[in-house]
Amino acid sequence: MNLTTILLTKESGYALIQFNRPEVLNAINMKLMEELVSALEELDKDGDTRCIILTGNEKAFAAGADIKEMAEASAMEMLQRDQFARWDRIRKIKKPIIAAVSGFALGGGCELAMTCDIILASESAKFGQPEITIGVIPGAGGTQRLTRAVGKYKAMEMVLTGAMITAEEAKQWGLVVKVVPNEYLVEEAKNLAKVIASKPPVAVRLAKEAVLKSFDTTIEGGLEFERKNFYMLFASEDQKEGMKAFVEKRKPEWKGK
Ligand code: DAK
Repeated sequence: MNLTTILLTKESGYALIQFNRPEVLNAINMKLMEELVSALEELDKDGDTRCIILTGNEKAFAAGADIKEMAEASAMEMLQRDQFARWDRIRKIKKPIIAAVSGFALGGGCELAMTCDIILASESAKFGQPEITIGVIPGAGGTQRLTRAVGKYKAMEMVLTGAMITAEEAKQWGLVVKVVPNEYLVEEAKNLAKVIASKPPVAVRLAKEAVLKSFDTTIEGGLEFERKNFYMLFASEDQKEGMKAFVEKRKPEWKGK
């Protein structure tokens, strides 16, 4: 695939996707979304990749969906473009995705970060859902994921005012797991990706699934789901290897099955 809006680098165990529309602060147009989703789906199938990092540049992770591309669209055109289908495909990626955020993560950019599984931020990161200031509301999960991450009152303030929060605030509120100096952001994300890539892949997959399940089920249903995944791992060679290696006081060697 000839990529023009993203850059893709594969390293041992993980891959890094960098948004590449710096002239518009990585505004997410349809092309970028298509390239991103296709790359993620390829990486999800790729045996060597166990974790994926999404990042932007120092000025912007992504300043939202491309306003110029949708400004004149009618409701019917928006419906026919069916862009939500692409966002849904990201939700179905089985491998863990880390968002490494510097600069603006606004609107669809903030929503994209929240679609990832872990968010790391640099000191310059700013998160916001400014859609209200241009006459719409978050459309790619912002009202739901932000509320679950930071609670009703902070989410309501952000969504109703369009105000941005800093990296430090995002961390205090539980949206971001760690804030690092700008120049260390990607390195930090790579270190985290390497740790995740060193874990048994099937367990990683089922762990991600189980945590995500908590968003759309009752505690009873979630516990049931977790238990089934737990039992299932006893059918994996990696469970046998992991426990045997512990008993034998050696490092496990994962087979990914
Ligand atoms: N779209 C298009 N271009 C953008 C952009 C955006 N979201 N954000 C910035 N740019 C462009 C600017 O137009 C400018 O281009 P030129 O004028 O130089 O050609 C260039 O990037 C640099 O921006 P600024 O000159 O404005 O830079 P500043 O540092 O002064 O300001 C800023 C930075 C981030 C505060 C400002 O650019 C800004 O307010 N940007 C817009 C932020 C925003 O409102 N974001 C939310 C967009 S709505 C959907 C899924 C999701 C969504 C919608 C549908 N479906 C699945 C259907 C999401 C919607 C949104 O995200």
